[in-house]
Amino acid sequence: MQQRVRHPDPPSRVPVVVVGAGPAGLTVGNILRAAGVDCLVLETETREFIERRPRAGVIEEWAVRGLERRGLAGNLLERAGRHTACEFRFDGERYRFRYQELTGRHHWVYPQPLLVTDLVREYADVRGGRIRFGVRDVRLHDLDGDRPSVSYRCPESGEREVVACDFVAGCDGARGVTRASLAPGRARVARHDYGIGWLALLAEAPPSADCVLFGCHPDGFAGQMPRSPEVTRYYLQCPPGDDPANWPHERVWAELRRRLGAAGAAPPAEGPLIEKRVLDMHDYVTEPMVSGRLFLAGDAAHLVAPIAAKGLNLALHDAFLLGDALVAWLTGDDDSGLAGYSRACLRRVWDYQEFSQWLSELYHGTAAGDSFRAGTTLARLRRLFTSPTAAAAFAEQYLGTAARY
Ligand code: RFL
Repeated sequence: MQQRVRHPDPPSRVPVVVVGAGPAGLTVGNILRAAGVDCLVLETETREFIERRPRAGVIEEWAVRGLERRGLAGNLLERAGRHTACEFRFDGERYRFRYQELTGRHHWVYPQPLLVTDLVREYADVRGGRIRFGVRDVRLHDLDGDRPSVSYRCPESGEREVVACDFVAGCDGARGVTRASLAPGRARVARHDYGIGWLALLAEAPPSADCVLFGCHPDGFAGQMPRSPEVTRYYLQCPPGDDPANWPHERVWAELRRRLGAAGAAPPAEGPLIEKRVLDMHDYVTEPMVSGRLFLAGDAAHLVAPIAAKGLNLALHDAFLLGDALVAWLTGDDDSGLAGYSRACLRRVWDYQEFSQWLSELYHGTAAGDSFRAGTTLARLRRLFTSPTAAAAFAEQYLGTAARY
């Protein structure tokens, strides 16, 4: 394919083109650079934008250890909060679930923009990785041959650039283009819609408790996720497709106080709402996550509603497997990692999807307007605090610590 030079340093060929500079794409890029494999990361947004985009915060211990092993967790280990318990609130009472006491394991809380900032700096500034921000109209070509390519419109010149490669890593999230490039008929996309919306809020206010709170209330679910001493994420169950304008400041704080209210609990500390958007809770899984020379990773391959705070963790899991498998193929001619990639990712993906469905009933069942479902949901909630076996099973799934998936 004809290549046209329009950018100061556009490569004509690299072993791997990574589409998307989120946690998945940047982790793949970092693993490749650490092994001396050249690659190009293409991102539609600016660096400033991706370093500020608020999203996840809860990261599982195994994922942090995976980052640490690859030299990517320095700042995180210094600055992230360590969470050892969560608290359920139902029937007007507080029930603290001390998972570290039960399992010896914990969660890390580190806002996703900080993680992305660390990963971009390490990739581009420390490991010398190539990255193009602000690219437009990314297209994939010839994925079924052994010389695929990726083209995009250059943000400076408006001209189309073409980069030949051996592999494409599709890490462009839920709204990207790579999933649509899967050969028709070869991949299946399984979908699930919860029929529930969450108003996702970021408040400039300290958290009212030192841990994650889950309010399972007849008026709807409410959640509190501490992000930092100054910023707290809140969620409020709402109708899917609801307009955030229906949720003025006073209504938000009144609902949070009601749904998170419990005997002896401090009310949420009020503050300006710096993010307010409605998320419709839905999931999808693409199977297999591979088509020819295209390997999908993270939200590009599977979306898990933020109910169980698993999406970033799955994105990192995929990225570790894909980065290592690409290095093994490109430096050692070992194709076993790539051959088993999709299967290895999907086992954890489906396990987390199942947990998310289970948890959804726990969060939303009391507000379903069905007294039978409310009764079974309360029984499920109480069981976590009366049965050590049920508590152990919950802790394993909540922390992602199963010995095998
Ligand atoms: P990302 O982070 O969406 O990154 C994809 C990148 O690709 C770019 N892009 C393109 N680039 C090139 N060409 C194109 N055509 C492109 N189209 C898009 C995008 O600009 C972007 O930079 O996907 P990735 O890397 O797979 O990471 C997935 C995670 O971001 C996501 O799963 C989590 O944020 C989900 N999630 C949570 N996960 C957790 O594990 N723990 C949590 O506590 C948690 N909280 C959350 C969440 C997601 C949320 N939202 C907004 C849905 C809380 C919320 C509110």
